[in-house]
Amino acid sequence: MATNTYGRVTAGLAGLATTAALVLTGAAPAGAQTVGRDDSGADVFTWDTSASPATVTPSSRTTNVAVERVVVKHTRSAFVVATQMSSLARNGDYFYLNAVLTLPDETTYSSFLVVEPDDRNGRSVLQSPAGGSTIACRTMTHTVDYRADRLRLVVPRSCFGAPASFQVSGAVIDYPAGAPGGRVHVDQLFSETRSSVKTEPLARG
Ligand SMILES: [Ca+2]
Ligand SMILES: [Ca+2]
Repeated sequence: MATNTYGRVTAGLAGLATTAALVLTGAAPAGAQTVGRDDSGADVFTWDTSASPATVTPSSRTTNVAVERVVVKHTRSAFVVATQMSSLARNGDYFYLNAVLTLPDETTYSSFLVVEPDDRNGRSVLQSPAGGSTIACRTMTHTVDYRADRLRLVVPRSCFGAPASFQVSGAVIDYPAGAPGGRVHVDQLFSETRSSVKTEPLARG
């Protein structure tokens, strides 16, 4: 699937989110910040872009899409997002984890861990703020752990301008093998607000 296709899905999802960020409070500035959020509710939905207008309906699908828990880390060297999934399967699905990083000046970077039918271990992609073109970020890494049902994406801060703080939103999106075109299953990260989390600035030192 072309890079632009998942970029469009992400852009569409942005319209489903509220604009209010869940701002973390009480976390003293430190050299690293870790934020964990439960996401175990039955909150997967089907987003059908073949309908006009597109429809959103509850979905019972869990494989390769249902997020149970999200952990975001912000360290001096990298942004890390890790998800505990309900179940991951080496099947023919196309699925991806997408984390959107919004900087204080509203610049956005979109990071992806993309798993394709012929590449079950996946690849990581970082897209630029404008136009969705891919940014070279050779030190970006990822893990698809089928045994532990976990996804992990590590984006070096140097690849997105090393901001003091930023806001994170995102989703896991699954295109089941053989499903009709335009129908995707989605679990948004931080769904208690259908929104995002905001990091605290890191302490100097
Ligand atoms: Ca969930
Ligand atoms: Ca969710």
